[in-house]
Amino acid sequence: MTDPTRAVEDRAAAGFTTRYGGQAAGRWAAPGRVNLIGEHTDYNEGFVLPFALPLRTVVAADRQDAEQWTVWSELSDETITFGADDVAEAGRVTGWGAYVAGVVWALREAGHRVPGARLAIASDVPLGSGLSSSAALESAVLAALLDLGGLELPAELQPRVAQRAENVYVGAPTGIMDQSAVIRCRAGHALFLDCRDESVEQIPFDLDAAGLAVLVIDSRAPHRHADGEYAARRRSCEAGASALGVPALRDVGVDQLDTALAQLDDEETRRRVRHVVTEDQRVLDTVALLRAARVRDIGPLLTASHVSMRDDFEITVPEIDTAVEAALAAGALGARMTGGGFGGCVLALIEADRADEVTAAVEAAYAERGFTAPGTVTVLPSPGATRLP
Ligand code: GAF
Repeated sequence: MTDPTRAVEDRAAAGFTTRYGGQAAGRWAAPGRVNLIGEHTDYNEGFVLPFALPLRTVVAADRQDAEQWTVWSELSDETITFGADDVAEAGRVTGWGAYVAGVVWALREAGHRVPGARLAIASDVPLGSGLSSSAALESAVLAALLDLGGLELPAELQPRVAQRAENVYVGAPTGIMDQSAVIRCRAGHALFLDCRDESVEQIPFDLDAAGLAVLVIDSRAPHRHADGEYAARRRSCEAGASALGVPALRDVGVDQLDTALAQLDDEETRRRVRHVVTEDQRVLDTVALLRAARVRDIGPLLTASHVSMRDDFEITVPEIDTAVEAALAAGALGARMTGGGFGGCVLALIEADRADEVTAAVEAAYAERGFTAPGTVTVLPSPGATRLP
């Protein structure tokens, strides 16, 4: 096993040397992400505003002549090998290796000649916490293979390749937000992404200057059939758009919401549509406030987003709601679940000197309800995927 006290890039490099001998040709890093606001809007062709985390996945790798990929991961301390046959068709490699094989498959599908490679993977992005550990893995592998093969793929086209790996090879029907965040985010900024045309604007998100911090609270809630529920929400949104005669819910503005809701027979679809339409507007409002450097004022929008996810989209769980309520009661300016839902993390916008107080309040609320203790960390908007020196 690797030494968890060592930096993630050193663990990846040491893992490479131990498994394969010699030095890796390079190391490539890709971060996890949190979404500041804009949940379940990406596959509705709407708006999202994620930022990259300082927690990263690192791949140390070199090129091989044979069309074969050998991959070691510190997480399972396991080495797998797959060849051209395994990437001829989606789904042949399963488990964590599917995210790696999926990237090779998607690059080949896009017409690239992907070099064989040996890869060693280490990661600080926790699995199953809704911080996009899978997009971080896909994007770090993608960056490594592009460089090793001298392949040309502009940054704005890379998220689609990584997303295809996940949608088609792995089989998870996710939107474009996570891979876009992991690849296109910049330090000190949140990424305002229009998920219809994939245009982006880097929005300054200077927490230090405002005397603020973002506290990420890992709810440690047990996995609750998130995959099936995610797909069900997606189907509801598509049904809503189709009933309203629009290509996607992005095409319904908040000023048209009442009229749109009156056209829908089904109460559940009405709630799902209301979440998406109001959430798109909250992203636009948040962006406007950040452009005006009014960081503190975004708090109520974050909290309103949470209420919408809890009551209309129905994707929160008791641990998550408890963390949000306790953070707000302890003085957070705003708090919301971030990510796909049914567990995962909460983010709270707090005064920079209140992290200990808010953490203690969330821990106390958890203890009172008998929940497994949460994890907490303050984070700053960090760089996207990159080759390390
Ligand atoms: C998950 C998905 F991967 C994203 O595409 C997005 O839909 C998110 O849930 C919800 O906003 O992270």
